[in-house]
Amino acid sequence: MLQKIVGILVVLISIRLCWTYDKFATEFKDGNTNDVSINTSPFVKIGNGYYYISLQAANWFMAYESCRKLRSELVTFENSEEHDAIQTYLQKKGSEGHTVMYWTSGNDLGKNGVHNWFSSAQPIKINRWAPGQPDNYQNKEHCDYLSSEYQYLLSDGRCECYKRYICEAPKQETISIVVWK
Ligand SMILES: [Ca+2]
Ligand SMILES: [Ca+2]
Repeated sequence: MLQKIVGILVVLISIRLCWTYDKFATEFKDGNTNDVSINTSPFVKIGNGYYYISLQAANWFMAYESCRKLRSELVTFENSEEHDAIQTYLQKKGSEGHTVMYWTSGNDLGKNGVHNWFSSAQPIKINRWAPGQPDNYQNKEHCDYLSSEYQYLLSDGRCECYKRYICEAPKQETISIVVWK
């Protein structure tokens, strides 16, 4: 009798133990770690990021709205390498013989003289300003752009002016899911 009870207990404990293993496991990694082929249009890969380089012009606010419609933000340069990769891309692309300017998310609309990236609220730390910029010319310049005239370095300009713009896509993340077949 005792043996039977012990036997039943062992079976029950075994079943209980079986229930404890993971039914599935997940793993999160930055980027497209398996280089899975996905359609990134209208964003193009530049350096480690994906960007939309507009051909049409808009004021800074409309430019931001256009990026939001693409579920992205006006570009933010977290480091000088990101700026330099885009600068090189734009220089290779050429400016078709005239000055071309692109809005970024940088501005000092919140506090005059304090330039932050609007997408992250972080200060602009990269040393990539054009000579003498930002100068808030005539006390009317609060939005930051890149200009072919200054090797695509940053300048502050009037937010209501029409310029092209660069949207930055969200970062990619790879999620792996392991399941029992
Ligand atoms: Ca960025
Ligand atoms: Ca300026």
